[in-house]
Amino acid sequence: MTATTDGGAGAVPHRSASATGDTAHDRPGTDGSGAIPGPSGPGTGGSPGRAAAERATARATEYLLARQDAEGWWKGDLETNVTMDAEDLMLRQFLGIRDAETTEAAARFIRSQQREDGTWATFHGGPAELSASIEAYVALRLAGHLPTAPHMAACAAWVRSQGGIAASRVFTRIWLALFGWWKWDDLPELPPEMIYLPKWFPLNIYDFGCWARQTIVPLTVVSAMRPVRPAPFPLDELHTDPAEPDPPRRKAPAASWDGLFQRIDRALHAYHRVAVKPLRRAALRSCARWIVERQENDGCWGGIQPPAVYSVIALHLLGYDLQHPVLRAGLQSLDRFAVPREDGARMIEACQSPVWDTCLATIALADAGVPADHPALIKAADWMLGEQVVRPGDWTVKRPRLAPGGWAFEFHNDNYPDIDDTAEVVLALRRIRHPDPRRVDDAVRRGVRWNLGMQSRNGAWGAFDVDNTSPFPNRLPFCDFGEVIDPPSADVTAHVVEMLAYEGMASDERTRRGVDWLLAEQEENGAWFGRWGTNYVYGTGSVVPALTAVGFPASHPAVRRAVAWLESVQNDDGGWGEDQRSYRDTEWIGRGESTASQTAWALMALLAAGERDGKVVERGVTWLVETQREDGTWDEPYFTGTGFPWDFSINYHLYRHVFPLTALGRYLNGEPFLTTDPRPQGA
Ligand code: R19
Repeated sequence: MTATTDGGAGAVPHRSASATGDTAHDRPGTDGSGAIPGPSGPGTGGSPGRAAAERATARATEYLLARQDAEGWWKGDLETNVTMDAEDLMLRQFLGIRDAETTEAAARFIRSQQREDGTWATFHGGPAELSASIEAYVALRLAGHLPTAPHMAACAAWVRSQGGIAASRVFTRIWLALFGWWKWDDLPELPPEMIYLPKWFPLNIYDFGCWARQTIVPLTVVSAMRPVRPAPFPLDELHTDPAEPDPPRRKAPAASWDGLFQRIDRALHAYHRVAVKPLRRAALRSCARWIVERQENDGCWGGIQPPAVYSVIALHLLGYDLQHPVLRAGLQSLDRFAVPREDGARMIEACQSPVWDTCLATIALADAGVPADHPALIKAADWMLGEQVVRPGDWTVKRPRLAPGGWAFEFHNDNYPDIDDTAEVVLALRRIRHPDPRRVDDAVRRGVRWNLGMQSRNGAWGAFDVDNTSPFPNRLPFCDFGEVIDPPSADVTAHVVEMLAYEGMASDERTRRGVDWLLAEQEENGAWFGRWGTNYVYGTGSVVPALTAVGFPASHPAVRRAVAWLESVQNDDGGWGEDQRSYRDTEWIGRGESTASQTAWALMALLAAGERDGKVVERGVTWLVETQREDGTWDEPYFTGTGFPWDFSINYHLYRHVFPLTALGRYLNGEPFLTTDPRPQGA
């Protein structure tokens, strides 16, 4: 039965119908204008896709319901790249706790990600990446792979052809310096005395985004102590010229910002040699206190792997032995970032996404028509309610009087709730008919108030902080990887605006300021940039539903331009895709192999824009229906999540499922309705 309904052969138009025209007769009434005549109602009126979309939705609903944890949450694997696994092994080597079993499992994963040419990429289908390839190579060497093995020799040759270790990022060279493969003196300097810079002074630690701040504070300790453990093997084959591992670098023009920061870095190197001992000792102690105060209940730091790794090293260098409760808990938390894979391999997650996945799954199930009082949704609500952060965190530096009430992305990250999760959790909670509505109302009120309090001065919202827009952190030679500030973005702002609309605040002055900012951010081509999802398809898929939620009519020029852009980048197969390369190369904007999540984002925008009965939506829905797997989910090898544009891409393993389910559900059932139904009153 499923085998035949599955393909939906007769029920859905042929995928290449538009390209070949050979099934055009299947679609009487479609004139290409986007309007399908016929009876009213979503997806009716001669649309052969409705029955197939219903079946797809039912199967996807079942799949998702079956994957809820008994505690009420959902969590998909958070796949990034092999630097996570390599650094985990190097940490163990550094601490002297690397065991054969962990090494073997990690090496198995790393090797499984190596490509034919011996290199590693940082996202599926991406180009070879130097720093990742170097770190992966070192990890395989730790696991006993010999430089003479063909897969190792190929990697080393490629690394040399790209400038060798000298051309790799600062983080990579820090790891190598820990084993004497690179000189500490040949790294940019960041002194622990930074911790003393007052909050108004440029480059104080609160000028950095929270993920960078948590990473940099322990790294200032490590780079001040300059530890070197014995190298377990030489690494000459990764230098272009082992006799000159650090060839002179190009000097920036003296009058440029880069020139200024290079001079500051030279001054800091000089300072390192003469640093006043008591001041330095006090600074190191202050850093240690800062780090220990920020350890989470489960032993990790900020819920993300990099700060945890460097915090463990820093505290260990400052005299905490491995049996100390702080370090024991820290090391145990690191083990929880490991995901066992089939074939005994072990993959390290950069971070875990249970709160984010749970609110998105809840919204998807509600969109799909699961009743608002379904036990699974009540359970999810109870779990989310228990996750609300009710204590102050680093955000109080900018907002000392604001009451807590946000949600974090991870299981344990009370110090850094984020605005994006808070908006989506509120939207999710409002889709559930909870037996204790007062409790939900209270939680929502505090969440909304917290998000309102976190609005930046330009009217928009960043992910974790207010007005985190200093131009200086990204200029530091130390910060050559990833984003290190947290300025407002269109995707987060859109989610907050959508939430405020559904809370009946569409015409509130603060909502309007967010909307004005969004309108000003729309690109020439009609799209919005995607900061935390890839890329313009994510930005646009976030903003359009927000604009229509605050009451913009589908005919509004901003909405029309967005629709026109989405239509212009639809793939011939009916889906949408946008490659990570779009962050580097404008040629790739809106372009890439179709993926389930990106197709869903485009559909969410088009559906919000009133395009439900148009041909473009129908072809997108058909793509989702036809690519759904037998078991109800979708494959998605491509990375559609963004940690840092270009530098750090994420494949959220639940994105392939929750967003298509939302899109299909909204196609069938219309835009979200709410159990509390506070009608937005126009823009
Ligand atoms: C939307 C919800 N979000 C707003 C939350 C997204 C969380 C993404 C997971 C982040 O995981 C990280 C964070 C930081 C790093 C780093 C890193 C890079 C540069 C510096 Br300086 C410090 C740390 C490396 O890997 C990371 C992973 C979806």
